[in-house]
Amino acid sequence: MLTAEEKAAVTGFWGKVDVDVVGAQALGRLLVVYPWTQRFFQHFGNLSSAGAVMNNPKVKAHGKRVLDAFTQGLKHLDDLKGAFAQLSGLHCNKLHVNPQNFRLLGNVLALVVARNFGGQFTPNVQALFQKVVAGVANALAHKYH
Ligand code: HNI
Repeated sequence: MLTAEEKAAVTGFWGKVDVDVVGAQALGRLLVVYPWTQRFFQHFGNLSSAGAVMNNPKVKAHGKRVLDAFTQGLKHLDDLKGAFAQLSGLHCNKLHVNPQNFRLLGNVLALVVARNFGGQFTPNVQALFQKVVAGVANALAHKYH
């Protein structure tokens, strides 16, 4: 999917990203901008307004968890399907998350990263990052049947 040089550019950039902050913001914004995604997180408590969502500690913690898994996946750019096979099965069989939502999260993630790390998120890295989030979304959708 990516050359060795491209992989180094993406992972080098990602190493500078504060995964806790970006994860919390990305999941929060997903829930605010695409409110139907809230149905998966009813048990997280107060999601009644944008402020409530963005400050909800469970949203923050889960955003970090999601991005930690994403970060792990970046170590396996040549085998994203293998790296995300188990999580794909879980999201399909147990969580029943529509895989379209992985693409939405990928888009929100790119926006949040651009906002927080604009200067370093150069057009070259942005283009590579788009490929990576698309690859991760594909891998997560792979076990759906
Ligand atoms: Ni997702 C749980 C990773 C996108 C809904 N998700 C997880 C867990 C990981 C994870 C890791 C914890 C698994 C476990 O319990 O062992 N999720 C990821 C990744 C992405 C992603 C890497 C995309 C990059 N998940 C999404 C999306 C939605 C989603 C887009 C819905 C809109 N995930 C869930 C739900 C849970 C979950 C719901 C269970 C949460 C809970 O704690 O009840």
